[in-house]
Amino acid sequence: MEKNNRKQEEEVSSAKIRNRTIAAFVIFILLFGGGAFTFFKIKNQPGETQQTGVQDPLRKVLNENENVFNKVFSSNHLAKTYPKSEAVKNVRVNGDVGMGDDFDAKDWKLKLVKADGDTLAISLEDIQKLPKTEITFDFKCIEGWSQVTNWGGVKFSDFVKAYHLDQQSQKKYIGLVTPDGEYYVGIDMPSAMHPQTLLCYQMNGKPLPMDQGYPLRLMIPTKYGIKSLKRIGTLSFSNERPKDYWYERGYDYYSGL
Ligand SMILES: Nc1nc2c(c(=O)[nH]1)N[C@H]1C(S)=C(S)[C@@H](COP(=O)(O)O)O[C@H]1N2
Ligand SMILES: [Mo]
Repeated sequence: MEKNNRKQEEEVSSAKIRNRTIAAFVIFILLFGGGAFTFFKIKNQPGETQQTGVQDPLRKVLNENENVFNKVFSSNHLAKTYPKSEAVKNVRVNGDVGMGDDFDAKDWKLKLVKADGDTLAISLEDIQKLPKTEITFDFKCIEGWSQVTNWGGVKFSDFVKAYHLDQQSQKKYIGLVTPDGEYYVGIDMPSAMHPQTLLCYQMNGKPLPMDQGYPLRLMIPTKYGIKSLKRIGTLSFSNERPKDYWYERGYDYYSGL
């Protein structure tokens, strides 16, 4: 009796195993097919209108992430700062788009576009007369390296005050472009007005080296290095997102830390 039972059990279980194997195989095929279908569906979606090389469904996810991050990390949070003595002396140079040799530093002036047809040209000397702020922080590049570095300049918010840009600062974005137009970034206004965001003309207490953005660069510690545009030519304000070099190449527009 007992023996019979066991035999039956064994038969049942081997039939069960066979059925389960078939079921598992069918499920595998369905899941694999579904995955492949989704992959090719996304791959064949047109890129978004702005040609960032990111397919629309993926861009939707990125934009959603942005919204979440913008809410969680309000632009009031401060980047960690370090004692000046911890700043490295050999500061890495990275990125040379818009940094061509044909730049005439002597004739440089910051082009401040206050409105259409209302542009102010501001000299480095004038910018250096404004209240100076220094910051030592861990500068982070999206390529995966970081360096504690020291920078000096005027807070963007102090610059706004000094040049009475109250109206302009009601806009949603600032746009920065190199003199040759080759490199450009857009910064949301809350991040531009953040107390650690500098129009920067010094590194380690000395004028910026040429390849680090002389005479004036942006330094925005709450974002990845791609946003800290070197060699500012033009500064403007807008409610539409200004074009952004790395956004066009698929990176997050805000690139916040
Ligand atoms: N004009 C200009 N600014 C730029 C870049 C660039 O290619 N051109 N590269 C960005 C990137 S990716 C980084 S990490 C930092 C590097 O600044 P550094 O050369 O002072 O280290 O500059 C940013 N600003
Ligand atoms: Mo970078």
